[in-house]
Amino acid sequence: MHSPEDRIADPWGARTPYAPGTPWPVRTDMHLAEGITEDDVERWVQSASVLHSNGDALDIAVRAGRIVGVRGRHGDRVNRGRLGPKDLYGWQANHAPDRLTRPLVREGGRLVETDWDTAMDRIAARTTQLLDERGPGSIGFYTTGQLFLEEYYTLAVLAHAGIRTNHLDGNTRLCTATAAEALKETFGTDGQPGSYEDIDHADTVALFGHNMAETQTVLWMRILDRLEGSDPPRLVCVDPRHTPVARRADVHLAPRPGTNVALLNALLHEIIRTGRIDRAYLDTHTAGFDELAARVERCTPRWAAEICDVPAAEIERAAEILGSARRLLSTVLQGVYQSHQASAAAVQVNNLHLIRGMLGRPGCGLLQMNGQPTAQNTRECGADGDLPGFRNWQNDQHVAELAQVWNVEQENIPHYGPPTHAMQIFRYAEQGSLRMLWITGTNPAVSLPELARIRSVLAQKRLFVVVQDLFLTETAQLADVVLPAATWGEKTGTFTNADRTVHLSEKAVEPPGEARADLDIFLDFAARMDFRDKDGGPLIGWHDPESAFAAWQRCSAGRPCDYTGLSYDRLRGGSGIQWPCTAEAPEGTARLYTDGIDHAHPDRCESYGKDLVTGATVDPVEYRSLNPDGKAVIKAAEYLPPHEDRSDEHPLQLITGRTVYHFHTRTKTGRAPELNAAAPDVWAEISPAEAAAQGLSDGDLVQITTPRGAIRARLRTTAIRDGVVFVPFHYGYWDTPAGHRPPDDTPGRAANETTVTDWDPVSKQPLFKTAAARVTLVARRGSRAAASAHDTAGSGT
Ligand SMILES: Nc1nc2c(c(=O)[nH]1)N[C@H]1C(S)=C(S)[C@@H](COP(=O)(O)OP(=O)(O)OC[C@H]3O[C@@H](n4cnc5c(=O)[nH]c(N)nc54)[C@H](O)[C@@H]3O)O[C@H]1N2
Ligand SMILES: Nc1nc2c(c(=O)[nH]1)N[C@H]1C(S)=C(S)[C@@H](COP(=O)(O)OP(=O)(O)OC[C@H]3O[C@@H](n4cnc5c(=O)[nH]c(N)nc54)[C@H](O)[C@@H]3O)O[C@H]1N2
Ligand SMILES: [Mo]
Repeated sequence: MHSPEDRIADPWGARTPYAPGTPWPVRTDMHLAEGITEDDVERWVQSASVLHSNGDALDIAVRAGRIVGVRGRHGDRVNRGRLGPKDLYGWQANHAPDRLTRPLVREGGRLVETDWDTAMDRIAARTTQLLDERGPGSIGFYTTGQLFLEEYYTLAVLAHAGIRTNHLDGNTRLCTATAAEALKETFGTDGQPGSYEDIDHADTVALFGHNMAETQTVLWMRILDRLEGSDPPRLVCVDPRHTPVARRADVHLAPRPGTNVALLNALLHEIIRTGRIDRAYLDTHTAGFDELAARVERCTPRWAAEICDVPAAEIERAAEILGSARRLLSTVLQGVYQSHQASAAAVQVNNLHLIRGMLGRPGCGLLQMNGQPTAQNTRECGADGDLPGFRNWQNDQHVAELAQVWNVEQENIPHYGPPTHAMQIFRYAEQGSLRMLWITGTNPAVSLPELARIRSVLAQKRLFVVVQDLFLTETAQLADVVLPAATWGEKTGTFTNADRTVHLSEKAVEPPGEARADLDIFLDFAARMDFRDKDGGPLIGWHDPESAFAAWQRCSAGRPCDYTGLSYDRLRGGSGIQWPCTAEAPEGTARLYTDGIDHAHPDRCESYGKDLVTGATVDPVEYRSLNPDGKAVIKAAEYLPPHEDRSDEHPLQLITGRTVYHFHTRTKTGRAPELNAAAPDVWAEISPAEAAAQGLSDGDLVQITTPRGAIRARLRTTAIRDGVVFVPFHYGYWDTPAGHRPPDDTPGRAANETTVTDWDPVSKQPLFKTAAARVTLVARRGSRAAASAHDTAGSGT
């Protein structure tokens, strides 16, 4: 058993090196509350981690009705027993004393406690009134990537076919909308081609805008173990910061933020120029190569070197590694998805794999990564606004099929246009056409761009805001009704990680007070609204997690994400299982596209694709003539400069992101003592040269200002590229002495005070990683003003 004592100092723990093609060794990690030994544990309850998308399987230790620790599941394919720092310590938040235990309603401007009937009746009454007076378009839902599959499916059915609104999206819009979009653009349908096992076989691993070491610590352990074993893979890292991934890379390309497309086009140029393409694969499985070849013809490494400010020789070296790989695994995450030209760039990574024929074989993996633990389910179940089961809203056959599954009229499922994306839902609320917004499991008052605007949208009197959360978050403080939710460990359900592995998470303990599972809340609402199918039966005929799962299985049948071969029983005891899992593939499916591209056929695809520059949807006839046989589509993209570039007033580029110790707005990790102590307050990173140029030093209190607003943070000098400032976005206001945002005209500490309201035209994912900023001194390190920056416990440096 691996001792976790030092897992704050060493997040990845001890190495278990292994050779290519051999199984990743087991290492079982465990952390128990102080004073508790394994003998004290009364029950171990099966689950998996919900603090990232990796899907680390674990058992929850229970004693006297409380969670007292976690232990990795050594038999699981994903982690073979290993856990990361957030997995080991994050569970403590479940027992935080400030959990919400009763519903709250706004009375005379204040939130006051009430009972469930009062709260739910208020929601049902407002819904009914709005449906009568303004129609379904006045109601919107903004959900998350952190509930369970059963909950999303129920929410999707009640929103799509009960309320009949098109305004349903998740914070997955901020997270993996580009992953989904890139997969749709290339393969016609969402669904991760690769498998984590590809790490065991790869001879080359490339990480594009993915700080895996900090954000998928267990997956990174797998790579570290390969790097320490015989015949290690070569590693390519593309990130403007000198991350722990960059430190281990054979080539680290640190491009100017927002220039991914230029860099990728140059890599593609080199690989094509040197003839390292798989002609046979291209001819059999793809359409569009000639357009790509023409597009990148002039994108030489020297051309890109100028734009990206990366030496041409380094680009050539990376191209040499990628071009000579025989088993290439690539991952893509927020450095691409939240940056300029997100979808266009993510698609070029798909193209890299297509032109090299690197798909569907062990080691040839493509992971358009997820971030949140259950983001995959938000997408599959249609809680991101797409139609459930990766069905195509432009394909009447698909809508008819769904209408049949739900036993409703086809025209009662809105499919007149693409689903409303989250930023547009907030825009409708701002303009006043949307009058009710039900927010579940997300904290937009800290996580959306340009927070002053978001706060003013949510605070409007005419907008009825429901917030369903564990805590009185910055968002919940602005709500009209707050519903106390039960969470992981307190409810049962399934969820699917970034490589399609489905895990069961069982209820271990009772939720605090009157808190209820999100599923029960949705079912209660559906019952109060009395949603009916076309024969007068209940629209939602299920009553608990397992019956909801069964309903979803029927909906997924025959679609790419087919769950029909799974069951709670099959998920109990052993390892998680990768979808599709059917009677023909009862053990699940390691890799998609092993025998060619299966889901891009015009009759089957989830999307006919979009223009990579404008985002305009391709119409069905055009798609059919372009891709009649359903091959992978190779889409080229021209590089365009970022919208908000540097200026004299704002000479730096601001990028925001994560640290290993915290999860998002810290509602959980900020309440876990070890994690909170490891990174208690916000900081800002610039290079030593940049600091020297501005007369700043480590530990100074600085102000980061953009055209939207300003925040204050302690300065850290790091090996980030010059001209860039990085700020973690985890720090809001709930744990400042005031407990809420200071007045809008004073600098705050949430990174999103400064970020821009702008999004990728294709995936509609907001740009959290390209804004122009300046950094100025507020107070010198050690001065009294610097010490009380946010009146929080620590300095964060
Ligand atoms: N510890 C921790 N782990 C997490 C989470 C967490 O909050 N904390 N959240 C989970 C979730 S929801 C997500 S989405 C993932 C996110 O996981 P990651 O994407 O790995 O995390 P980020 O820090 O957002 O961004 C990754 C990197 O993008 C780089 N970057 C910025 N701009 C550019 C650019 O223009 N080009 C390139 N190539 N790179 C750029 C940044 O320097 C940063 O190191 O992590 C998941 N895991
Ligand atoms: N500047 C900047 N902004 C970003 C990003 C960035 O890199 N930079 N990243 C973006 C990304 S990738 C993401 S994923 C988002 C994340 O942004 P958010 O989703 O806003 O962040 P969380 O803190 O995870 O919020 C989840 C909320 O759900 C609650 N919750 C947890 N479990 C449950 C449950 O079981 N039921 C219910 N009802 N509630 C629950 C938590 O208490 C918490 O309040 O932030 C985005 N914003
Ligand atoms: Mo995310």
